[in-house]
Amino acid sequence: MKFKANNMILTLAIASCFQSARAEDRIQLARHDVDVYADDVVVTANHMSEPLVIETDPRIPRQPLPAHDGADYLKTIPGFSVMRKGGSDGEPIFRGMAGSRLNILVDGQNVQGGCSMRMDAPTSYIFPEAYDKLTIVKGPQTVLFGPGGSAASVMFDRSIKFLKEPGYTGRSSLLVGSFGRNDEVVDIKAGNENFYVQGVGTNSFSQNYKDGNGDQVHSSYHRYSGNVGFGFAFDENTKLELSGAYSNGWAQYADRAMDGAKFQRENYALRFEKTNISPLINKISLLVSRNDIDHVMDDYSLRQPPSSMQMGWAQLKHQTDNFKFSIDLSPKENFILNLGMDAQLASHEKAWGRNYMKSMMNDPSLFSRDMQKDSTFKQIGFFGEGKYFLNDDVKFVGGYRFDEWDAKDKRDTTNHGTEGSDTSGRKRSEGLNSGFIRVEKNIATYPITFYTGFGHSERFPDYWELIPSHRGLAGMDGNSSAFLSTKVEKTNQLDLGFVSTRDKLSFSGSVFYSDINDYILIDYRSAYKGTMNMGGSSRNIDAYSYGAEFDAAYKINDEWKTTAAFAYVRGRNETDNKALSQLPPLEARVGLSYDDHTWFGGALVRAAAEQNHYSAGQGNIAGQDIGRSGGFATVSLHAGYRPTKQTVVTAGVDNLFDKNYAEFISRSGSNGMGSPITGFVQTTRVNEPGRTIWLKGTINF
Ligand SMILES: [Cu+2]
Repeated sequence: MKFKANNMILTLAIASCFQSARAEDRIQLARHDVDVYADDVVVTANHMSEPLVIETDPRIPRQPLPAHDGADYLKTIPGFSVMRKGGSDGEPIFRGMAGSRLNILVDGQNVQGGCSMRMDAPTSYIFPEAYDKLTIVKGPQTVLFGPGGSAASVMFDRSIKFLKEPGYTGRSSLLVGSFGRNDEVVDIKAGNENFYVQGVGTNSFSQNYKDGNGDQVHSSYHRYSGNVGFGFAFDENTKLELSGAYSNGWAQYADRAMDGAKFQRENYALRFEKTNISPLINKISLLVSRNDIDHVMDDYSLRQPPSSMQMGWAQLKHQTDNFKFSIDLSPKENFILNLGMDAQLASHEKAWGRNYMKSMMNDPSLFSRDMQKDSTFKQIGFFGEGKYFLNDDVKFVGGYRFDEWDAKDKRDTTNHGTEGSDTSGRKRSEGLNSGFIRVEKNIATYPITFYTGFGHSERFPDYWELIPSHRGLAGMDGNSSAFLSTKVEKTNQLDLGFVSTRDKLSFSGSVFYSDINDYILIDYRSAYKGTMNMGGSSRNIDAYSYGAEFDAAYKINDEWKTTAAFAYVRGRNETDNKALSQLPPLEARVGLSYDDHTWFGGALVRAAAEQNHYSAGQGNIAGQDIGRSGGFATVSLHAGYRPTKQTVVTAGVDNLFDKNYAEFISRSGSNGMGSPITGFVQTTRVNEPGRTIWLKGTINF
C-alpha cells in the first residue's frame, strides 16, 4: 500500500484534479496507482479519466459524508444511485442497474452478501478507506473482471507495494459527526524492500439519524474490520501477498421487519504477480481466495419486538471461492493482450426460526436447526482482451469471454419446510458468451478523445433471482421455484463518448443505449407478505434503456475551480409496455472549490428532478418502484486546513438547510408489512439524513 498522501497533498493540490492518466496501458486497471484526483475533498463528482474509466482514491473525503460502506462512496459518481435501507448497507445502482449487473470486486475477489432479503450488498463488506484505489469501468466494455457486470465493473483494490527502505509507514484518521457518528481507521505497514506486514483496522458507528423533519430514522449501525497482509518480494519482479480479513457488525433497518444482527466476513487470499518475464510476457498473476459471510437477522434484538407470534430470525451463510489466473502479453509493440481464466464456487445455506414465544427468544441458538444448503453456483470462465494501437491517435480495444455456469437447487421440503422447492435437486448448466469492441480516436491538437464501443453481455441469474424469488406472477409460496424458469439475461449496448483534459477546462461525456433481452425483472406485485419469504417473482422481460453522464471542471485561477456534472437515464419495459423500474431521475451537481495549499474549502449543490416514470411494484432483487417522487436540491459545505504536510483537518456540513427529502430509488419507510416500525414515524420512502455536521482528521506517518 502506498502512503504518498502527504506529498500528494502538495503536488496534487497544485495540479489540476483533472490530469489525465490515459497515457499508457490500462489493461491492468486494477493494478494502477491513483495518480489523478488529488483533491482533499471530492466536491462534485469523480471525473472520467479515460474512455469509460473512472479512478479515484477511496481515502479522500467526499461530500456528502459517506456511510462506512462502499455503496455510499459510489454515490458521488454520476450515474450511481444508492437505495437507502437505513443508515448503512445501501444498494449501489448504476444507470438503474443493480445486483449482479454490477461486478463488484474487492482485491479482485467476488464477495457475495448472505442475506436472502438483500440486507447486504457486496459493498456492505467494504470499508473504502482500507483500500488504495477505486476503479469503475462503465458498460459491458471489459471482460477482465468476471462474468455478468453488464452495467459496470467496480473494483476496490489494495496494491502490493514494498517500502523503499526498512521502517514503517502508516496513516490514521478519525471522524466525528452528527448522530453520534464516529469512524476510526489505522493503517500501518512495516517492512523493507523484500517484505512487509500490513495491518488495517476500521471501526464505524452511528446512532439513528434524523431526517429533515427532525424525525428519527431507524438506522443505527456498528461495523468494524481488521485486515492483515504479509507481502514477499522474491526479487524486483516477483511478489506474493497472503492476506486475511475479518469484519463484523450490526445494523438497524428502516424499511423492513428485521434488522441485521450479524454481518461477519472472513476472508483469506493469496495474490501472486511476476512481471517483466520476457519481451513477450509482461506479467502473470494469480489469485486464490475464500470469502465466508455469516449473517443473522431478526425482529427482536435491535428493535421493539412485535407480537410474539411474529417473531423470527434467520441465519444465512454464503461462501464464495475465487480463482483467477491471467497473463499479459505484448506480441507486437503496438499490441497488448491479456489472457486468463477465472472460476467461482459459491454455496449458500440457511437456518431460521419463527413463531416462538417471546420469552423463549432470548437464546436463538435454542431453535437453531442445522444449517441447510439451499443452492450451489459454479462458474468457470476463459477470457481474452486486447488493445491494438493503429497509430498514435487511434486505438482498438476488444475482448471476449466464455463462461460455463452450473447451479443446483438444494432446497427440499424436508429441510426447508414451506420454503422448499418444486425444483429441488435440479441442476442447470449454461455456456455464456460475452464480448465487446471499441475504437478510441484521439485528436491531439485539442486534445480530446472520442470513443465508440459495442458490447454484448450474457448474465447468468444470480442467487437472489433464482432462489429467494418465485416463479411467475402467481407465486404465492416458496414452492413455485424460479430456479429453472428464469432465463439468462442478454444485454447489447452501444457506448459513445469523449474525454478532454486541458489546462483550464476538462470535461467528459458518455452516452449509452442498451437493449436487454430477457431482462430479469423482480415483480413484487404478487409478493406474499405473510411469511418471512417475501421475495417477488422473477420474470424475463424485454427492455431497453438509454442515458448519459456529463461532467466538466473549469479552473478560474490557481485557487478557484468550478465543477458541474449531470446524469440522465430512461428506459422501457417492452413486454409490459411500462416504464422500466428503478431508474433514477435526472440529477445535476454544481460545485465551487478553493485551495491555496494550506486552506481549502468548497460548496456543492446537488439537485434531482422529480420522477414520473415508474412502475410500482416492479424492480430488482434489492427493491421496487414505490411511486412518483418529487424533485429536491441540497447544499453541502466543507472547509479544511493542512497544518503540516502530514496532517489534514476537514470539516463539513451536509444538507445545510435541513431539507426533508428522499431519493426516488429508495425502500419504503415501514416495517415491510405496511406499518411503522414501533416508535418511529412511517414515511413513504426512507428519508435521507437531515443536516449533518462532521469533522475529520487524517495523519500520515
Ligand atoms: Cu438479512
